[in-house]
Amino acid sequence: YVVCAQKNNDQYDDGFYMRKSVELARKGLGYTSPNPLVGCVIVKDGEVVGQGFHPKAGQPHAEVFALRDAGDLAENATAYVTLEPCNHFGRTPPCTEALIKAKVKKVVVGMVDPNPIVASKGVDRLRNAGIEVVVGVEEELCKGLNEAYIHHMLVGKPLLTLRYSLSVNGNLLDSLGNGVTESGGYYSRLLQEYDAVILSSSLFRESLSVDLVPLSQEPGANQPIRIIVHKDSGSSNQIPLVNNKVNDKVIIFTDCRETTASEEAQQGIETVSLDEINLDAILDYCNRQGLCSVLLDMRGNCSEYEELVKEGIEKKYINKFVTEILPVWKGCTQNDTLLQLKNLDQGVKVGYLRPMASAQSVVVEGYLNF
Ligand code: AOF
Ligand code: ZN
Repeated sequence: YVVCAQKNNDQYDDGFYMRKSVELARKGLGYTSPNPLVGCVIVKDGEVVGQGFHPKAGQPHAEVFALRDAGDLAENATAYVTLEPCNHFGRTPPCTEALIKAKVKKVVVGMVDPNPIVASKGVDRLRNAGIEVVVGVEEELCKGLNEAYIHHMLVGKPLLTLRYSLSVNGNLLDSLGNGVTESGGYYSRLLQEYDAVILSSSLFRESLSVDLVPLSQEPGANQPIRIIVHKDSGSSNQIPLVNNKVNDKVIIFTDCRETTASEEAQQGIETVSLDEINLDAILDYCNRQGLCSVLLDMRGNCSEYEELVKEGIEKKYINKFVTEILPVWKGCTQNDTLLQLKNLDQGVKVGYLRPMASAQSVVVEGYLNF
């Protein structure tokens, strides 16, 4: 019995320390792209002796920080890492070698790295060096940390999330309506996670002073690149002059033949001319820029995006939402809803869904990932 109890205890501990590693990983939120969020704790005799997380692409990996923190205590200890340790020389040397050199006894891994350069080779290397390796502890939680990273690695395109508001009747709303504000700051937080956000030009203008100020006031907090689309309307062939007060990067996609590039350069605004504007072309461009995630915000006057969405994202997803998801949502409390939505096989994922706080009529805000 004692042996059994000990085992159960170990089992519990593995989950416990992995969740701690996940918490640590989140400290890098918004800063690591195109690299993943990774956290690591080193545990010896039931005590955490080292902690680390990956702070930014180009900087050392989570394991390295945790090992430095643990020093000599890493010997014979167990390392918990949310992502399989790497076995390659990238911008930084392989973490497998660091773990081996530090003589850890055991490594507990949240998930295998979908990066084809790593993809289980890290685990193999550790095992070949005589280290016990356990894989898949709190796997879903670890995967949840890096949705965009995983998607980008597996699909080879940025993760695209469509963000929209619907009335309960299922009408796509152009705006949030009078006096409707967001609660919870979910969107603001989301903005920090995404590499880029496609905005309607009205929202874009508004965002210069309001929307894109991150909740976190930490210096250097991630601001997504703002993307706006300017379609040649025939009447005015001129790209609107954008007053980029906040000095963040902006990309304007346009099909205008003539562009007014002169002042834009100084303002961090990049103008990309496309023969034909469609979502695929925009995503291709983002991909070539190394962006892993793009949020398409349908709020504001989104008339210029309706076509984009119709072309690039099949309209049926919106219909599916109205006919299948919304009725489920209406009958539930919020927490129920998320659970039930997960069980619906939509071919799409609803990342978040909730009524807007002060809306007189209920507005549903949804996120679809593609
Ligand atoms: C990270 N942080 O903590 C771990 C990563 O160019 P590099 O050297 O930073 O390598 C990036 C790759 O390393 C990344 O795509 C992933 O496969 C692997 N593991 N990456 O950024 C970490 N453990
Ligand atoms: Zn590494």
